Amino acid sequence: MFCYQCQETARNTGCTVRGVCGKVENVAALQDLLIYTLKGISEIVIKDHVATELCGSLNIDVIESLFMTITNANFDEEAFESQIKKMIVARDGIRQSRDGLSDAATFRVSSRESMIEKAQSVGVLSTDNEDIRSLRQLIIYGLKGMAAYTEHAERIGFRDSDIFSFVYEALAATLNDQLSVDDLVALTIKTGEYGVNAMALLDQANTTRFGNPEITTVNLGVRENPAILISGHDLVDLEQLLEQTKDQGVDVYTHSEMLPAHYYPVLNKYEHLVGNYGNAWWKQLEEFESFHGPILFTTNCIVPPRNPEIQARIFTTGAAGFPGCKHILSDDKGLKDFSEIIELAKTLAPPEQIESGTIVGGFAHNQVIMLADKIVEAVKSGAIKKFFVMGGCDGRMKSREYYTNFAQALPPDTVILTAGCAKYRYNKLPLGDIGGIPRVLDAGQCNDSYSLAVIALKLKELFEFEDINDLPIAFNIAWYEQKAIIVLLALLSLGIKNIHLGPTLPAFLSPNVATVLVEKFGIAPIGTVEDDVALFMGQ
Ligand code: SF4
Ligand code: SF3
Repeated sequence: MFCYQCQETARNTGCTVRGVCGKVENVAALQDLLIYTLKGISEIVIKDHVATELCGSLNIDVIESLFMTITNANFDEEAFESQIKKMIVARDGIRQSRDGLSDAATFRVSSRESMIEKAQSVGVLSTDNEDIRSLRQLIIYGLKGMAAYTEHAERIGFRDSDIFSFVYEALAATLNDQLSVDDLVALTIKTGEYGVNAMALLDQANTTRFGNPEITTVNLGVRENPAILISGHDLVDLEQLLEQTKDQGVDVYTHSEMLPAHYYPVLNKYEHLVGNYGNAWWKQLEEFESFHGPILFTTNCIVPPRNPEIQARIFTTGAAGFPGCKHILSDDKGLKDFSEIIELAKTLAPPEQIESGTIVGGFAHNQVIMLADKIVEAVKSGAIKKFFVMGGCDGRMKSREYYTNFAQALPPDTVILTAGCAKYRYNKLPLGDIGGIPRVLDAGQCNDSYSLAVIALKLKELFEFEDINDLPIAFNIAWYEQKAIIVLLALLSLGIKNIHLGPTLPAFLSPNVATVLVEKFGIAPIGTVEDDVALFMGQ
């Protein structure tokens, strides 16, 4: 196997024996073949001029396939085998002839063994030129993140067929040997532009369905009732779970990236949505142990459970999957039956308290813009010197302590804008407030990085700056998986420069591609806390 799509890749070069995330060789192979099949489908759509509108459910199936291959979303060989079969049938259904098409659009496989064998020649390393390989993968990883956000919007009934068309265009381009490095750099930025569209679409979907996020205090402690823990990013799953647990004597707690669900008035109104339990995804094994109740994964990030008792309490749905864990499917109306989880919860002990107190969040664009006068005043008076966008992901590497230390080392006249699970590195620190404005403003999930961009654009307008880079805002982003890649590409496409990225630069950036990103966009790796604070404050 060869996989280098996430920040925790082995030796920061690539996982070759087994993923650091727990992904085994066969799953890696099946993921490679699934992506290859999607490239073949895209080639047919582009070459045969198949209108995206005519692709019907294929559009969504392509999006779901991409989503399934995101880091630590799905570890289930069977799920990938059946998805590949489904996509090959779909591919052959839209193909008019085999003339002029590549192997990706025409290959045949029958058994899982033949899929795994075929995958050996179609993975990341099948592109010899390291710069072309690097850019092709950068685009594919961006598309995976975009797919996740597009799928969430789709579940709420929001769709933009231009996004589907772009996904086909970009995937087909990764098969095209005629494209130069410059062509692929341009396509990378275009991927970021569509990333902005996908996040805007999801923002519109979420706020239309669940209301605009509001400043909300979230409990960290527990109650006496048995309970279900819900993780991942899918708010529709949470809403259905809350409806089905109503008056059942079962509480619901959020974990990791589900925390921002509390900020939406339509979700927060459920009295049995009690609080947030624990921290970012990578702490789940110990936190699931003390939680005692069932856990529902709606998306990534799953850490393979080692304890069979915990594994028996884990359920997956949507793009998530783990062998041996029950997977909940939706019916043709998009409804999911969570009764098995609820009944299991009733037989189990209530959660053990591991923390107490509260945290405050809900600073998405609408809420922050409502505070705009106060913020502008604080900047003008000098009470706020600088904003730091510190969104992105958390992860288990010790080097991520940098983000806690960085947040602590920032001068007291600075404000952190965050989104994504990166926040867990500093959202429980006593950083105080500036005239009533908390020093950590949490906009929401990683997709709500869109909110941070909207806020930056609003500030640019209010302060009448020509260039977004003239604002007193610095970007120090942490990344782990591919949603952070689309967030990064989205920020680049908006013209944001000098983003610091850590804790390491992606292994999939070849030296030449990294140089292009440094020269064109001023991207830089993190340094020491002291140097970076001095650098950013002096900027
Ligand atoms: Fe390795 Fe990350 Fe790929 Fe998992 S997703 S196999 S940890 S590079
Ligand atoms: Fe987190 Fe997995 Fe990236 Fe959504 S849940 S930000 S890592």
